[in-house]
Amino acid sequence: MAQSDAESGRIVIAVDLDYFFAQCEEIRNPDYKSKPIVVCVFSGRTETSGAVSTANYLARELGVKSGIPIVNAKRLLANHPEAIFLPVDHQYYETVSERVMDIVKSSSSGSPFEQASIDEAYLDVSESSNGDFERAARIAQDLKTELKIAEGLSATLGVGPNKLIAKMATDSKKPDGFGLVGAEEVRNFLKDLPVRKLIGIGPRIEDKMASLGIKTIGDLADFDAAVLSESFGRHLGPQLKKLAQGRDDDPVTARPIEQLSRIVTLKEDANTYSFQDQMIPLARDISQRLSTLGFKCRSVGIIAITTGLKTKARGVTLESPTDSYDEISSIASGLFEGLFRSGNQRIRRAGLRVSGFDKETREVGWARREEERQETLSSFFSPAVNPKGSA
Ligand code: DCP
Ligand code: CA
Ligand code: CA
Repeated sequence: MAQSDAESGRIVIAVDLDYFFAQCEEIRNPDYKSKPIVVCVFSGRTETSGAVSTANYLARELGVKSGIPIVNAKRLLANHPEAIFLPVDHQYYETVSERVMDIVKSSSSGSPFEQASIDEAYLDVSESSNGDFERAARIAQDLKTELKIAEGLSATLGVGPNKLIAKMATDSKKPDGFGLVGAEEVRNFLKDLPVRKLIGIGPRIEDKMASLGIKTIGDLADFDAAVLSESFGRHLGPQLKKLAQGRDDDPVTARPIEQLSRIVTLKEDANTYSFQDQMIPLARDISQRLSTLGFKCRSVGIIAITTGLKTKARGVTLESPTDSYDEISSIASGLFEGLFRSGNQRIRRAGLRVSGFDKETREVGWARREEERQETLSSFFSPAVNPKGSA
């Protein structure tokens, strides 16, 4: 049997940036702060087809939320001509996120750090707080202040005996808040919350819970284990009960960075390498990021997304690793020229990617974001030349 959280004495801080994409838009354009802002994923089929990515709190108060169709958001804001609809600019949010994560990571010297998403991270401060929740609270409050001063961003932070409780403490205090749930307070904190507030419970599980008469997290925590296993399966049943009791032994684990990439939408679709000027900032950014991380890469690649939304990728593996802007740009130029020579392509988006970081530097380890990026750029990169030692 695993130790209880009170016995293990762990203390975890969760950080989640408020209305992240929309807040990024506000810091880039402070005039937006007084207006409803809706960040949209336009699908491109018609002018308003697509879904809302996120919205600032002014827009949320009027009913706009993540995932609703853009047309619905327009309807909700019909009487608000000052409302602003913007397309997602993932590249920009990524660079803000990277700076934020650097701050979070260095806020508690040497504490285990894990980036959980573009705007979310955990710190295990068990040691640096000496097992004292008050000290952990001060570390968290200082971090919150630092994010405000350094980046102008508001975040909500939570402190708890594990990741689950720290995250739920955060959720309960959004936006611009701070929540602390001590090991002894977990039961009281959870017991009257509706089950859907438990991380991991979606609408389907919620419905099934309702049919069993389970309404609150407390109901679930006390529910007959055998019936739960029967209804949800041998694995999920006990897991749900354990979460409802506020128990979570998932460690805060650093993840190594496997690759860095940058991509942009071209000013005009291209069938030759006519967009070199648009690749310059990408190469600069990657080179700078490599040197900040103390990384050198062995593989340099390009990504091209055609007007038909096909992803093409090419890459080379280098004899000696580099972080040099000149080298990365000239390799990228060669790869793009080769791509256009190899056939008739019409490119809408183009990007650069580097990988194959030196082993010892790679272990610095911290980011899930690279994986997420990879998802969005799925099925990309096939080292074309000498794949020796490539990632
Ligand atoms: N996101 C998205 N589509 C969703 C949910 C989120 O595109 N259905 C994007 C936009 C968000 C970002 O991910 O800004 C982070 O997601 P969060 O769930 O943390 O939501 P926000 O940061 O926008 O708001 P909150 O203040 O509630 O954390
Ligand atoms: Ca958020
Ligand atoms: Ca989040």
